[in-house]
Amino acid sequence: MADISASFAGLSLRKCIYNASGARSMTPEELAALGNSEAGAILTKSCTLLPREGNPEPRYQDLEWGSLNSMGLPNLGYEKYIELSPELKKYGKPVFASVSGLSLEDNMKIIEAMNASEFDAVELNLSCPNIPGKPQVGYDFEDTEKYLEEISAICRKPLGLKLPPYFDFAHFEQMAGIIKKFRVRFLSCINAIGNALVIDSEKEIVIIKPKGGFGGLGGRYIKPAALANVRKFHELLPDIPIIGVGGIFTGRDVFEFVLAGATAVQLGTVLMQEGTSCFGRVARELEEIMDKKGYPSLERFRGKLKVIE
Ligand code: HRO
Repeated sequence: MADISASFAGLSLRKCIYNASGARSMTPEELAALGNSEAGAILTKSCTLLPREGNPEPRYQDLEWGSLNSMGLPNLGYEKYIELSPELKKYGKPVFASVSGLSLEDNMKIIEAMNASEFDAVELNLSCPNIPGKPQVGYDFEDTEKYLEEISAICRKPLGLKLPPYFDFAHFEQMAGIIKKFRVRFLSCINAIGNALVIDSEKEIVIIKPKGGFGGLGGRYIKPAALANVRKFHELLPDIPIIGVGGIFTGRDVFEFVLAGATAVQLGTVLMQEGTSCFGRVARELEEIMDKKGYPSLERFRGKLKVIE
């Protein structure tokens, strides 16, 4: 049987497949279910300084090809996740905290506290698209650099970044140039495509309430954008492990992300739709493809996507 383990940021995952932040990862019960599942790691919902209810409902809709959400960062507050961290470690897999403070100051306070927690690493979310009046930090290169200067100076856990999708080579290059200046241990690419609009033409109405119906698009719609972001950052930053996320539903999808350069992958929309059984199913599908192709491990084909000469 093919080996689908992965290691990055000094951590070893028995399986390279785990949850995307936000998908069934907010409550102690949801996090325990991830612990008991075949997920290779546990990643929390992005946390803020204070607990948040999030945006008014309806704020999440499943669609034929994915999902649209404007959750607005509902979470239990960073202190609760830190309190839960020793219990989460008992599942014997790496435990990641997603941090999405509403300001640099908030992030500094949270990261400072995370240093003394049982979390193995931090995924700093620079790309929440759903807070009214708060632009995504990852689209402001000056702000991103300032955040990384301050946060990387105090963060004693391995620090990774959750990036928004980029769509222009100039932006990939600018972001990669900034990331190179700091000790960033992994990149999770991509967050939802922000501020998408889905319309119910029958009822002539939007499908979610916050922000006039604008929300983060996930699932199959965004897989080509996610693959492009994984590929481009892998080319520009070959020494930084890239975690692929966006539209992964099957083992074949994981295979494609690894070919593009991903070290591991996260499941979001499929986890919302199918529940935690998706981890075992996708893992077995991936193993089957690798066995058929004769690849004993992910290293054998990682990044080896061919181009047409
Ligand atoms: O909570 C959300 O609305 C949310 C966050 Cl923080 C994020 O990073 N990405 C997303 O699609 N939704």
